[in-house]
Amino acid sequence: MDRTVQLTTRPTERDIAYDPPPAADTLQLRAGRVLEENWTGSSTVPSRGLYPHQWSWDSAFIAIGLRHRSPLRAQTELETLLAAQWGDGRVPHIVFNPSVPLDAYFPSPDFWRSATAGRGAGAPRTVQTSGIVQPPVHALAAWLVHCADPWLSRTRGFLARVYPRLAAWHRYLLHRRDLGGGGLVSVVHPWEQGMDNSPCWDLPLSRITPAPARSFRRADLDHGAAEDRPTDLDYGRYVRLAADYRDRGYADGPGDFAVEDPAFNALLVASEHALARIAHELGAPGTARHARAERLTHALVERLWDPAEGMFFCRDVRTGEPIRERGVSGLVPLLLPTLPREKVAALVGTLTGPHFGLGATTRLVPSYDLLGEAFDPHRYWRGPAWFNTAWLVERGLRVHDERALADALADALIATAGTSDFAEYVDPYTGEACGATGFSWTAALTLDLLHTRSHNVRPAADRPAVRGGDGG
Ligand code: 9WN
Repeated sequence: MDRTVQLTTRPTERDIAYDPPPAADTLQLRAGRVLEENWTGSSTVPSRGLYPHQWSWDSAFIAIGLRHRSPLRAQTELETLLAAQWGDGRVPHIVFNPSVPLDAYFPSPDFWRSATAGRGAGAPRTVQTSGIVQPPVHALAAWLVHCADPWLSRTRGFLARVYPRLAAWHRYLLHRRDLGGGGLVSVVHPWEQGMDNSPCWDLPLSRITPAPARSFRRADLDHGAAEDRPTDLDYGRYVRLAADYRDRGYADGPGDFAVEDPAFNALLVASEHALARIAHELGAPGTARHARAERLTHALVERLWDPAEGMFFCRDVRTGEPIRERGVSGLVPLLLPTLPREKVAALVGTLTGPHFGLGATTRLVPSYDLLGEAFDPHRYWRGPAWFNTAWLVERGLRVHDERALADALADALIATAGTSDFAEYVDPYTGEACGATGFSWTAALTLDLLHTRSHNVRPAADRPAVRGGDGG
């Protein structure tokens, strides 16, 4: 337990009355230790070796788990990230730690050159960051962190301080990134969507001329097996896209790669609903935000839903065509609280059917179609299961009262996190650990689900407003 927090907060029910069974307690302690070891003093690294800086959506997931252990640290995690926000509202996907050697991670600050190349877009001068973004899980995280200890949150003015930044972040996405003109946000790099090497990117990426392999040195191969990581060819394309964006001064507009992704947009909807609740808590009406979330939900269904396949597909903005690859991203809109019933039923059918096999052949949700040509149970985002996407699908199932499936998925996530030593990702069939171990969001989301499971229901404050009231 964090000493600072003991001094600054009142004891809560969580501190004094929660007496979990011994097995859960052991796992809880182990998960807490991972977060402790990865804490830098103001934020948490995803993994000490592979990812030694602060990552945007990692920090949101980390805060969601950390709130059960130290609400103060969870608030600090989000505040540290938001302090690196750019003037145009973007929240960068990496905030670099200046004490980490440049060669520890590639692309390093001297590649992104945020303070100079990003000057026109308002990049901060005092901290170095990347220039691309990651999925907007932050407002959802901020709301959940607030709900974990409203007294501490109000005392510190947490929501009042983060609200304007979160609102500017959403404004950036909605106004600068609607590259398809249909009301949805586009990502301009696979790293922005967070599922970097998904086969969903293969087609739009194939148009990109890779940067020559000799022009950069990959640091990821120092830590991970080459056969589990993206190929050199794909890496060359990632580098080219990022360098071109940088060389345009990080200005948004028509570029070579633009994709409307279902998970990215669904997370924006969930976060808009959360921002509405935050506004309400601060004494302002949240109605306009709920309405905006509804418009986004409508656009998502209109543009990305495929009735024949019973799931959402990405859309290649350059060609206007759907990308007909089944990625886990196409199941994440289960999170949408007002998704029509028949679409929920179809998504559940796809999740438990032969392409994802949940509850039949797989333990956790695979990142990509088990029957797809590009499926590989070990290669980055081309088949293995990640804990954050399992958590999102679990949450979506719970939103739509699919309790039995949600419980089974939560239990599988908790068990697999424990046996894999909080792996970065796992083989979806066997649960075998892949990538880094001691991975922060795996530990954090395990803590979150241990909490949910021990309380048997998700607290009312944690439920979407349209179904469960405004919370708080
Ligand atoms: C690039 C930190 C990040 C995650 C991403 C994951 C991986 C980075 C990389 O690690 O991406 O951002 O170097 O591969 O794909 O989702 O946020 O954990």
